[in-house]
Amino acid sequence: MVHPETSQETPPLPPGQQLVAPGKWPVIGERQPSETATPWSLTIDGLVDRPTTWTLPQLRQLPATRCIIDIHCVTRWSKLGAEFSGLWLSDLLQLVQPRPEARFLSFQARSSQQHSTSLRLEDALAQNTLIALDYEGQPLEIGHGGPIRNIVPGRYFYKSVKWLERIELLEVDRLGTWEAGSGYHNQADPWLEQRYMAPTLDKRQAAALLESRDFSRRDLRSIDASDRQLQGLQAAGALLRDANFQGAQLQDADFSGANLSNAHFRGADLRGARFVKADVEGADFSGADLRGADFQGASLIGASFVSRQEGRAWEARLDASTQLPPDVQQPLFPEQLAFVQQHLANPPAL
Ligand SMILES: Nc1nc2c(c(=O)[nH]1)N[C@H]1C(S)=C(S)[C@@H](COP(=O)(O)O)O[C@H]1N2
Ligand SMILES: [Mo]
Repeated sequence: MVHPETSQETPPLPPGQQLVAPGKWPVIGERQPSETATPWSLTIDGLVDRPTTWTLPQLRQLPATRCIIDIHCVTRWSKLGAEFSGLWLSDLLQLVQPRPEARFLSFQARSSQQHSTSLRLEDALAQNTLIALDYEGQPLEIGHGGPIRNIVPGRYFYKSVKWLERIELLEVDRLGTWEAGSGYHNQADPWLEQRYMAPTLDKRQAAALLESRDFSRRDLRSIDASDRQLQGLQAAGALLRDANFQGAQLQDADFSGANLSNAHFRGADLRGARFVKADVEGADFSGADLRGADFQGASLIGASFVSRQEGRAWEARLDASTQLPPDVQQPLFPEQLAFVQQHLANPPAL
C-alpha cells in the first residue's frame, strides 16, 4: 500500500516527480461529472456471481477503513500523505464473488467522456485499492471525484477514477481513456517511471517528418527529435506528449496550442519559440534558452526550468523578453516559481 520509504523523515520521490506546495492539490483532467441530479451509487457487475448496486448511503453503512497514500501524477507532481477513507475494494469483491475467469477490472465514471481506467484484478488487490468517500475526514469534494472515487496506491493517479459509478469485471482487458487515447502506460508504476507506452512511429516516418519541419496538428507522441536542427519548426496543435527535443535547435519554432506534456527540452535553443496556449504540463525546460519565448496562456503545472541532475544544475535562460505572465507562473512548484521570478527581469509581484 504505502511504499516502505514513506515512514522515513524525508521520503524520496519516484523518479522525475516534484512536490506540490503544502496543502495544494491540483485538479487534473475532467473537472466535473456529467450530471449530479441522479442519486449516486456504485455497481459492480460483469463476470461476478452476484452483481450488486449500492446507493451512496448504503456504501456509508459498510465498515469503513482509512488509509494514507502518496499521490503521484503522471504530469510530475506528487502529494504525500493524503488521508482517504472509504471501503476496501477487496471487501466489496467478496460480496459480489468474482468468477474464476475474471482477470481485469474496468473502473467507469459518470462523466461526459465516459472516462474509465482498468487494472489487473490481482494488481488491484495487491495495491489495496480503496473506494474513497472521504478526504481528511470530510466528504470528498466534487472536483476531486466526490462523492465516490477509487484510489489506487502505488500507481500514477490516472488509475484513480473520479465520480466512479461502475466496476465491471472482465476476462480481457479494456484500455482506459488516457491509456488508449494518450498512450499512458497501462501498468503505471511511478517507481519504474511507467508513464508512456512505447512510441508508435517508425524510424523512416520520423526521419521524413523531421526533414519537413512541419509537425502541425500531427500525432507525434514520444518522437525523438533530440539534437536536431529544427529552426522555425511548425508544430501548432501537434500532439507531442513525451517528445524528446533535448539539445535541439528550435529558434522561432511555433508550438501554439500543442500538447507537450512531459516533453523534454533540456538544453534546447528555444529563442523566440511560441508556446501560446500550449499544454506544457510536466515539460522539462531546464538548461534551455528561452529568451524571447512566449508562454502566454500556456498550462505549466509540473513544468521545470531548473533541475539538479547528472551532477550539475541545469538552469533555463530567461530574461525580460521571455513572456511568462503571472497567471501562467502561478501553478509552478515553489522552487520553480522562485527560480523563474528571480531570473525574469523585474519579477512581477504575485
Ligand atoms: N473521471 C475522471 N477521472 C480521472 C481523470 C479524468 O479526466 N476523469 N483524470 C485522471 C488523472 S490523469 C489524474 S492525475 C487524477 C486527478 O485527480 P484530481 O483532479 O483529484 O487531482 O484523476 C484521474 N481520474
Ligand atoms: Mo494525471
